[in-house]
Amino acid sequence: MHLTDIISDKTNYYLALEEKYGAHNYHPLPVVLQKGKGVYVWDINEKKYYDFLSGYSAVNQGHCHPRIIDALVNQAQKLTLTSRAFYNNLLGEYEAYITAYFGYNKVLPMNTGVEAVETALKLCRRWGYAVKGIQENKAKVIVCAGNFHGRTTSVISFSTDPSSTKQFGPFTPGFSVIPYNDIAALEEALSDKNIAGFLVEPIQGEAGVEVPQEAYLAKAKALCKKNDVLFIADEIQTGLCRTGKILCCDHENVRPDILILGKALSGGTLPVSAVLADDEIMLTIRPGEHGSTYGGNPLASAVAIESLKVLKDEGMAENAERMGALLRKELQKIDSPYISIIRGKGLLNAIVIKHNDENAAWKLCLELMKNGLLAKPTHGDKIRFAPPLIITEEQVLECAGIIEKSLRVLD
Ligand code: IF1
Repeated sequence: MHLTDIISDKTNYYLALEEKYGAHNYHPLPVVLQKGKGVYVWDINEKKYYDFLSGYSAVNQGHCHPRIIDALVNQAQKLTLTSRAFYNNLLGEYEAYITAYFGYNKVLPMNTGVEAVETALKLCRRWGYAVKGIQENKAKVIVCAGNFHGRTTSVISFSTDPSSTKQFGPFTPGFSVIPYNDIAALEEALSDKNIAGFLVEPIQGEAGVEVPQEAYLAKAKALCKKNDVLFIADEIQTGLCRTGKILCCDHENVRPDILILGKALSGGTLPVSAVLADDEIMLTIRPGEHGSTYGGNPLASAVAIESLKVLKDEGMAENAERMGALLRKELQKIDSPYISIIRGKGLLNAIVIKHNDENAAWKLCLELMKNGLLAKPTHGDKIRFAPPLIITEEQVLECAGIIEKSLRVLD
């Protein structure tokens, strides 16, 4: 199959613009989208697709959810940004709402996910010095191999992925890397008295939806508590109903000491992230010691409240649980020689492609695109299947049919 038979001239026009005028920091699928609604997106030729990436789990509520868009538009016509130099009539309401929603004393509002991760690390270090009594500049945070927490220089400093780190040094010190899903390694690392925190994804998304063993999070939290170390959960991708519970940690009834949220906190409208913690941790940062121009702006506050309400009102966690189980069952039924592993929780799933052609996953994604479903490979041979959480049983069955039909391109 030649790309030309699936790329129209109009599409080429947009691809050429980005090629010429945009940084080449991504390699997108050759599709140009112009509209989104619910589980669907449309390209510039009005071809309709199922979105099986959901903006990397930022569009859990579905594209352009009417209640979230209304909240956005209404607030946008009143007041969008005050800066934190002044109060406004939205931030306090949002702070009260989100802290009650997740059961924490306080929230520190930021914008992108990685800013929230950076904020959590600063909070953890500050708590390590001010409360745990670690010697100044000696605090360390344990992280896991295969992690993805964002792309700022400090955060890639503890990445184990060369495509995140190569020629971006020198790196920020103060991190120790252990294998993911390895309790013994964590116990060993925690013997270092300078450890202030353990930062972990409840499921490693970018690594290809690595789901840890049963009770991994509960055992890790218990070990952190025993060693006076903060358990920091990065739920930016796994949170907000994606894995079938409000938080992925809820599957094990684990309460992080620091909870990091992002992506679907705004239902895919604008960058909104948040760090939640109790007073002992949160109040170690004093006025003027951290912040951001847009953090906690009234527009983000209005959108975040509605995005959180919609998740509960429309039972999205329960639907993600049911539709995820159905999707994995339907993928198992296909019984394709090209699918070596099917894994996931709720509607955060991935398949691992087994084929002697190293571009097989990419070719499959091009065929899926031709057949009306958008997904993209991660780390070569894995394809993430993560549709919006409002997907119906009928739509899951139709998508399983599209996947089965598209796999034949690998024959
Ligand atoms: C890209 C995927 C990657 C995240 C977790 C923090 C962040 C992310 C668990 C940072 C962001 C995005 C970034 C985007 C692709 C996507 C991603 F896993 F979701 F697929 F890269 F790993 N913690 N994940 O997943 O949040 O600053 O981006 O708002 O950078 O290519 P951000």
